[in-house]
Amino acid sequence: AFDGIETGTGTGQYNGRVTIGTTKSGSSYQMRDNTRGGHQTTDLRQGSSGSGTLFTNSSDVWGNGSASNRQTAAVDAHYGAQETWDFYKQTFGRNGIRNDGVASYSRVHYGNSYVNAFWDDSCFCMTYGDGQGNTHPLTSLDVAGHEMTHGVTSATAGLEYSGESGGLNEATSDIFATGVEFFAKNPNNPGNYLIGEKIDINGNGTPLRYMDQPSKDGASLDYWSPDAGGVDVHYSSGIANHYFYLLSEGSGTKTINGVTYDSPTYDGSSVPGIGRDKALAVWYKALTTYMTSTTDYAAARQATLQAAADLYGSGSTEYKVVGDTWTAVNVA
Ligand code: ASN
Ligand code: ZN
Repeated sequence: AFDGIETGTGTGQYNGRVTIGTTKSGSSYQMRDNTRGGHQTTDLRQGSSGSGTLFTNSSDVWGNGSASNRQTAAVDAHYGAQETWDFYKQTFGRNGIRNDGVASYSRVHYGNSYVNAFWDDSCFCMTYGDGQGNTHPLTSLDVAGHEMTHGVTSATAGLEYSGESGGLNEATSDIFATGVEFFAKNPNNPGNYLIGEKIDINGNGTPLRYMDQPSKDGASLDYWSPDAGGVDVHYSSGIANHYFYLLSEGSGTKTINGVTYDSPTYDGSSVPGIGRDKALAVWYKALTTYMTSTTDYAAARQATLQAAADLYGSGSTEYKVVGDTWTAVNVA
């Protein structure tokens, strides 16, 4: 164990009051989590380069829920990294983004009114802007899980970030972001199949993406077509996001944690779903065992079928439903 390991209390803007892993150094506290690979959260102070300044505090109580307090976004980012770490560890036995026990780090307050967040392999770090008017930092739990998962994809299948493999890369981030959100069981942020519902990215309270019916965002694809490789990867991801929703919950209408979903299929037939835990297990096994940098949608179908065969047997209901669900999004 490390000396100075502490559990602090923080109040984020999206996650409410949470406990976070911190470190005591002399008489002050640092936003550094030595129980999870040494993950640190730093302040870029509106800059756009460098590793930032580690958040420190005279007490182990951080942020106040308001964006005007610089620590608030840091609490949400630090908590997001913590829950993402714990999700991968407890669900798949994965020890960090590269499975080597080493944490990435998180930088908050990037730029001015910057409405995005991004993963960067070269710094092995995540970066979050403060959103429109610096009032809605991009530090929600699903965005954190999404960005860190780009690191996992890069360390495993290495799905190339263009064409159909790019859509699969993006969907992998949305799929495990959703896994993280349900895993965390945070009462201020119940799990759902929406992405970015907390950050008001559209200015009218609507989410960034919908996994039950991706086209609800006005641009994402619900079904595979020969054009899929030619659209932005954040839109071709819709096909696999839709597959994941259908495989988890089945087609039709369903209300979960107060959100009502309506998930159609390509030919109007229904698919039953196998539950989210199994759908996540199939995707993780496929990503880490069978997908490569050039996997396209047809190959993703085969990769998940192989994964389902490994996990449940080729004669299993799960195996059959995986195939039927890809058919339901027009991936043959
Ligand atoms: N936030 C975006 C994403 O992770 C950044 C990007 O376009 N790569 O997809
Ligand atoms: Zn992404």
